[in-house]
Amino acid sequence: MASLERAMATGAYAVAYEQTTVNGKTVNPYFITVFWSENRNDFYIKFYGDAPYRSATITHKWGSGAKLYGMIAGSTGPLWGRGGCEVEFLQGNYSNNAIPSAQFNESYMPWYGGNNMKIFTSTFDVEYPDGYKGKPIPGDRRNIKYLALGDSFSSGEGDTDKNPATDQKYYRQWTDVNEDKAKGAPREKCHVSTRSYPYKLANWMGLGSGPSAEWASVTCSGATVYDMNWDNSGGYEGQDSPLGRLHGYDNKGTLQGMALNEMIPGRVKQIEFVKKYQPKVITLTAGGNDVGFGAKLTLCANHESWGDSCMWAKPEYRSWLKADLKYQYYSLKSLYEDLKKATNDQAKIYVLGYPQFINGDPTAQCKNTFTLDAREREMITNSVTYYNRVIKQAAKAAGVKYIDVENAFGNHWLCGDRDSHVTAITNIFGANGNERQESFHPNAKGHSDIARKFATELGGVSPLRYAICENGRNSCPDSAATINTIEDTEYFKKGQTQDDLRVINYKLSNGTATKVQEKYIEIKTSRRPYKPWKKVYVKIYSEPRDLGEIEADKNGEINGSVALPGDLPAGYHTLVVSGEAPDGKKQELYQTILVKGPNPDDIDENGTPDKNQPCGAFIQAANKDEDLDGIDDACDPEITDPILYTARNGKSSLGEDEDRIYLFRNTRAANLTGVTNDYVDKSKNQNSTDALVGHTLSEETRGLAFEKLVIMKEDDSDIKKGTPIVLAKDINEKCYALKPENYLSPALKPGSKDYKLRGLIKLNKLPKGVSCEKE
Ligand SMILES: [Ca+2]
Ligand SMILES: [Ca+2]
Ligand SMILES: [Ca+2]
Repeated sequence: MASLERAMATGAYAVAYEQTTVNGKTVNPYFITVFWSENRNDFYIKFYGDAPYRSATITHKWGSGAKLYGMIAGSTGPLWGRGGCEVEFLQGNYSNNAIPSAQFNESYMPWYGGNNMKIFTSTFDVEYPDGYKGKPIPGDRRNIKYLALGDSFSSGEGDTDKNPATDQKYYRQWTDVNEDKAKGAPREKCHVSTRSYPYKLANWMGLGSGPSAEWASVTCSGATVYDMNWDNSGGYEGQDSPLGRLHGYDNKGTLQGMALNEMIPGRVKQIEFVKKYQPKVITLTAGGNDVGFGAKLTLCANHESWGDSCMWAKPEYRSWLKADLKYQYYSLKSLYEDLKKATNDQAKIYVLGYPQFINGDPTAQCKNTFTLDAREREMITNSVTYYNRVIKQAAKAAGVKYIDVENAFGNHWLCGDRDSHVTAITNIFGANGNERQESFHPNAKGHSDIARKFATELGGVSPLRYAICENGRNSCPDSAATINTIEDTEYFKKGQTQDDLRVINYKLSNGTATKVQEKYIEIKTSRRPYKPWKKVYVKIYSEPRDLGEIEADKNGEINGSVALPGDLPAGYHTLVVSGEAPDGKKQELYQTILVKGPNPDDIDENGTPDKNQPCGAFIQAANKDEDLDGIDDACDPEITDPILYTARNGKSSLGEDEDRIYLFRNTRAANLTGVTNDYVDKSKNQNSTDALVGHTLSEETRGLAFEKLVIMKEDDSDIKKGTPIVLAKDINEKCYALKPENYLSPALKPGSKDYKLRGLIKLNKLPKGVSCEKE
C-alpha cells in the first residue's frame, strides 16, 4: 500500500474494470484492477490498432526498467450474489516487459480473446496515435478550467442530509475522515459536499464530473486566508495551524503530493492547486474564519449567562468587533493579489461575500437557534453586511470580481417564515450524528440559491466568458478602494475604531481547558509578534477578569501560562492577550475557548449528567420535537413538517434485501397518523421507532431504487388520510410511484400467526404533481 500511496503522490496509476457480457452487450463491471508505477516517467499508455478493435497498453518509456504494479481489487458481491464479503487481494508485481493484463480493449471481442477491460481513471501519460478520434483517456487532470477555493461556505459544510442511496452524507471522499494515526491517516474534515454551489457552477459551465472533470473543488471547512495564500507555503503542515493536521506524520510529503494529484483539500495550501493546474476560473469565499465567525457564533449560542447577550453583541465591544472585521481588508487584498500572481493574471477570479443566514428582526420567531437573542441576531446580520463591504472593497482594490450573495436565501433563513435553506445549530459533541462545525451553514437548497445568485450577478454569462474588466483584462485594480473608504453602516457608526488598535482572532491556546485539573492555560503566539521584552496582559471575557501578565521574548513571541479562576463558570469564554505590536500599535489577540467543569460526566456543570441531556453538554434542550424525528429541536439541523413515514433501500447489514424498498411509519407520529398499535422491531436498534409498513414484494417492483417519499392527502384537512407514495427509479432512470397494498397497522411481529406481509403496488402513472426530480 505504501507503494500505491507513492504512486498517487509521485507516480502514475490507472483504475480499470472488466465487464460481464450478456447477449453481446456489456453490463455490470466486476473485477476492478489498479495498475501503478512509482515514478511518473517510467510508463505511458500506447495505442494499438484503431476502433473498433483498438486497444491500449501500459508500456515502458524508452530506457526505463522500472516495475509496473498491478492489483485486482474485486468485490465478490457482483460475482457471488449480494451480501458477499469484500475482498482485496494482490496479484503480484509485473516486472520489465512482462505486463500480462495491463491492456485495455475498447470493445468486446470474444473471437479475439480480449479482456474487455475499460479504464475508469488514469494519470499515465498517453501517446495518442495520429488522427485519433476517440475520447481522451479519462482522468487526465491537466485540463482544469475551474478551481473552487474557500472555506466552509464553499465546501458545502452543514449538508447534514443523508443520501438515501448510500445512507451517508453527501461529503466527498477524503473530506470526512476521523484521524487514525496508526494507519497514517490524518483527520480530514473539509466536508466537501457534492451538492455545494461549486458543483452547480461547474455543471453550468459544462465542465463534467467524475475523473475526467475539467474542474475541482479544493475548498475546506475552517480554511483561513493563511490556508489559501502564498505565505510559508513550503513549511505548511495542513490546515488547523499552528499545528497542522499533518504535523507529526512522517509520510507528510507523500500525503501532500497525493493531495495535489488527487485534489484532496486541507493538506496543502489552496494556492498550490492554482499554481499546478492554472485554472481559467477561480471562485472563493475567504475571511470568515479569520474573524472567528464560527467561534463567535458558538460563544453567542452557548454563552455562559443565560438571559444576557454575548460580549460581541454588547455596545461596549462594538468597536472591537469593527476593528476585527475592518482590518481583514489587508490580508484579503493580498490573498487576491497572490492568486492573480499564481496564474499570471490569466484567471478570472470571483470573490463571493457571505450570505445573511439569520433573520435580524427582533420580533422574528426562531425555532431552533436557541439562545441567540434579538441583540445577538442584530449583531450577526450587521457583521455580515459590514464584512461584505470589507470583502468587496478588498476585491475592488485587487481588481477581481466581487459577487454579492448577501440576500441569496431571501427569507429562507433561520428565524424566517419559510422553510430554512440554512442548517441550524447541530450539536456540540456529536449527540445526533452531526458535528458542531456543521451549524449555521447553507444546506443543499441554500447552495442552489448561491449558485443562482451567482448566475444573476453575471447576467447569465458563463464565468468562463464573463468580462471582468472593461479593457478585456482579468483584473482592474482600483486604487481609490482603500480601507478608509469602506462604507460604514449605522450599526457600526456607533463603534468608532481606534486607529492604532488591531483586534485579531488568533489561536492562542488549544481551545479548551478543564478547571482544576488544568488550572493553567498555556498561551503561545508566534506569527503575530509583540514588542520584545514588553509585558502583555491576559484577560478572559465576557465579565472581564485579569488572568495575569506574560513577558514577550526576544522575538516578541509569547510562551507562558496563566491560571484560570476556580469560580469561572463552565462554558465558552473569550481569551484576550493585549500588548504593543512591534510597530507600536495596540494589538489584541483573542480566541474563543471552552472551559469545562472538572467532572467528566457533567462538563457543563449544570448538575445533569451530560449523557442525559438530549443535545449534549452546553446546549439547553428545548424538550420539544415538532417534526417528530427524535432530535430535540434545540439541536435539530432542520425542523421540517412532521415526519410520518420514511422509506429507503434495503440494507444487508440489517438482514434486509438490497433489491427492495422498505417503507416505515414513524411511531412517534401516532397522534397524527392515528395508528397506535404498530409493531416495532427493536432487536437491531433499541431506539428504533420505525414500524415496517411494507416493502416491494413482487418481481415487478423489486430492483427499483428509492428516490423520494410524498404523502398524498386525500383530504387536505385531515393528514390521517394521507397515503405514503414512494417514488422510485429503475435501472434506466425511469420514475415509478408505489403505494402500500394496505397501510393500516402491521401490529403483528413478522413470523407470528396471522402475520401478513404487505407489498408495495406499482401505480400505472405518477400521481398528479409529483416527480422523481429533486426540487
Ligand atoms: Ca451536564
Ligand atoms: Ca426535531
Ligand atoms: Ca429535524
